[in-house]
Amino acid sequence: MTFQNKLRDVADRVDRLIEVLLPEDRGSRLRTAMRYGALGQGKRLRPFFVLESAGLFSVAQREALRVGVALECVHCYSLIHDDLPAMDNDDVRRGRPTCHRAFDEATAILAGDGLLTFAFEILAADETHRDPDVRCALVLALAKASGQGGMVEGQMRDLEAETTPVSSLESVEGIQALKTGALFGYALESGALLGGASQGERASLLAYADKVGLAFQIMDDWLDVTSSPEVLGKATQKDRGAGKATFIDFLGVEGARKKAGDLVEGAISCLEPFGGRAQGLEDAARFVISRNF
Ligand code: GRG
Repeated sequence: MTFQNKLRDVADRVDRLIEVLLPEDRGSRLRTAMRYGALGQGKRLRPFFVLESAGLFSVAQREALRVGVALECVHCYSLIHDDLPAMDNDDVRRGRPTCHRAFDEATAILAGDGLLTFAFEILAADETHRDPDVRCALVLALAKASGQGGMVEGQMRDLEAETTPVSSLESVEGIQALKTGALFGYALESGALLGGASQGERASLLAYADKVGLAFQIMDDWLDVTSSPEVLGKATQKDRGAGKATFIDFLGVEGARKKAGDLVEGAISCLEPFGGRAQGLEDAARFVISRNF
């Protein structure tokens, strides 16, 4: 199966599990908005990483998929909130109106809140893992990755950079490691937690995640200047207009692409301890720099 087909297969499984966990309830405006934010044309890359990481340790797919869906709920919440007028003020996401455009601002805020908290409900449930210590570790790691020591802090620094420009490439990397990289780190770490990985294995997966997360964000900046709204399903040329700190400012278009390529090669070398079992992660890393959406 090609990587694209594998990714689509994971996306279908993620959608099906969201349908089960968050079934349609036409009487609930909140549920309808949460489903709107969680379903749709997402790549589901983060659940893919969870499944591949967990697969290295022969974890049951149904357990890994629940963790992947929990992570995707956090990711979808972050997109809903990031699109709000107080943040990026975007009208289009995943090729259709953003949540606050389809509903209203207050509903979009609550839908994001609902998805964030639902993620922890999924992780804490017995079905996610038989061992409560593992469930607790999964909850703790996701709270750290998504909260004030992770993604939310990254978003804060990104917003601050609009008025206090960052002066170095290292500062941009620091912001993006939190804003985008922390959830990639969780994707790989959660597989290791589910599978009882050794310290060394866990460190290798986290090193891979750091590099892939950075490459992903560099390509996000690169696509913002080189792609179109029709292909990406969201507005382009936004970063510069909003005064955002981007990799393109410090590396240029060509330099950014080269750095992303180097990072991906470095990420792949972190997979050596896993041999051929890590082929899916190698393919995913290559996809990050070859994607056009
Ligand atoms: C609002 C707390 C809060 C955080 C927002 C992640 C984030 C922080 C904002 C998203 C804005 C953005 C465009 C970030 C760049 C990287 C990124 C996360 C892109 C979107 O991820 P994809 O490409 O999206 O995996 P899909 O739609 O495929 O799921």
